[in-house]
Amino acid sequence: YDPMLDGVVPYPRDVADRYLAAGYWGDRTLDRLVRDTAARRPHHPAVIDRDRTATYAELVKRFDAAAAALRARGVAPGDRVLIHLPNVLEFFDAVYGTISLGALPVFAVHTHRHAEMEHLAQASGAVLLLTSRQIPGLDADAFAAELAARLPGLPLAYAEDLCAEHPDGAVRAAETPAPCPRPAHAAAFLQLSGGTTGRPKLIPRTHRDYAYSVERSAEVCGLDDSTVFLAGIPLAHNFAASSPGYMGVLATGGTVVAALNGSPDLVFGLVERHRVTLAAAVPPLALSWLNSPARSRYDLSAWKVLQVGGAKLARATAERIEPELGPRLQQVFGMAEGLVCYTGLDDDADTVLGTQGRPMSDADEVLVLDDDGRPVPDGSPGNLWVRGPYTIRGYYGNPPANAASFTEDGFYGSGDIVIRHPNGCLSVVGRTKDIINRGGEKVSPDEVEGALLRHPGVHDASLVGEPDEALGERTHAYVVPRAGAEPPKAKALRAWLRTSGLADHKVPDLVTVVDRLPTTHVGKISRTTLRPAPRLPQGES
Ligand code: J2J
Repeated sequence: YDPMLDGVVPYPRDVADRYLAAGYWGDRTLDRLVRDTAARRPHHPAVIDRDRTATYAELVKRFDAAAAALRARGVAPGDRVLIHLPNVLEFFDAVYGTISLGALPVFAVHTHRHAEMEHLAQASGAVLLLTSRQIPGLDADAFAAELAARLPGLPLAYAEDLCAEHPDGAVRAAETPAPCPRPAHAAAFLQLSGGTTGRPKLIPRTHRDYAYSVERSAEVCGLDDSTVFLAGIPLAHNFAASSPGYMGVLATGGTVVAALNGSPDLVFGLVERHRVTLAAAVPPLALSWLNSPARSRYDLSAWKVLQVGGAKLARATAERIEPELGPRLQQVFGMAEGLVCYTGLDDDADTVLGTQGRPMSDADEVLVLDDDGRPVPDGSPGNLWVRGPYTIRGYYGNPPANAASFTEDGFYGSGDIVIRHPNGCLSVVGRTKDIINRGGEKVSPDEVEGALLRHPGVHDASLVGEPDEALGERTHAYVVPRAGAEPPKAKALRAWLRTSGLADHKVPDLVTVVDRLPTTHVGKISRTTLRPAPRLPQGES
């Protein structure tokens, strides 16, 4: 086995051989999945972005043009490229152009700002940042200038320019890279983890493990040539990429509709105009679609399935989806580290409304254990541990994080507390990890507290999650002013955090200035005392 990249923890050879022999893993790279579809149905629309449509043949030409342009900029196989794009056609150029070249996309989200970029650039060793002029609410030139000042060693390019630089990239044989020069067992990209301590960790996924995840998802979700998929969330998120996401759709022959944001009017308009059959959302977005009076103005009749995942969906919301919006509900419980669970389209109502689904692969080894590593019976809550053909064996270049989250025999502890039902479905009932799940956006208290503590008027700070009707959880910062300094005002502090380069969704929803931090807040549900890593039972490996 050759991981081809320092810092990637390989699957043990005997395990890899088993997954290969059993057919879970193949030899196709992620760009190959799309190229094969393009060979089969070149003239079918692959991606629709506002008034632009790229057929499969056109999309592949764009990848090759983008790859040629990236190569001309010095990007080489194995290099990491930070991808910072919203849901637009150029997102696909950037991602698949990078992959086709054998370089690795690092999936920043377009809402990330310079604080996140600095961390990601450093943690990944990226050689280039690919951003966009189409990021809503961002002055691209100002952002570029800010980054140039802070990260002088990281060149920046606009994805909009890639195809224009090499419009005939696919035609000029000398300039055309062969499809991905890296083998299917190599790492294909780095995804971001929800993060338990501070900054997001990087998740290396190989072509073959991700291809399996994507193709198995497409099968479980019943995708076919006629699927029209819309993601209301950023395509950069693992959910929208792979469960089954745009990669599943492009591997199957359907169409991806790029929505620049999840606003009801935009989404309903696209559903009507392009006859969208499948959409993916996080719970607060699904709720905003349900509660929007706009829905009665659109023809949503083509819409068959709404997938909801990323955070716990309240049963009361789940119950309204089919009767009020039309599509059937599919709950999705997944993680960028691997494991993905789906409720079935034909499951009974209690399963669809009340669980987060069952592991999608018969090779997923799921354990529900107590804090001492003993299995708990079905119906009782326990810690979720998982191992399988599309769950990673370690974070990228991060031995301390690996020691905390992986057992020696390769089980990943997700930090979720789940109940397994007798039918194999899981319900997520809590967590042990130190994050706040703000409607699917994972916020690390450590990271936000760190940002608050850099304010000159702040002596101490604590970020907690509290229940919120729409978000599931909102973030609340308690701030102790520095002695002798002017006590910071909540509004000013939030504005200051924004300008300090933190993504908008990490700016606390509420800020309260207090004299001292109470040891326990009412509603302090995100912070748990650090527990010893649960041990695995003997003989489980
Ligand atoms: C409760 N908690 C959930 C759910 C994720 C598909 C879908 C989602 C993600 C994702 C993903 C949840 N109910 N339905 O990658 O492929 C929480 C859990 C989990 C963490 C992972 C996919 N769905 N969660 O959300 O890496 O705590 O992936 O461990 O962003 O989100 O977050 P992330």
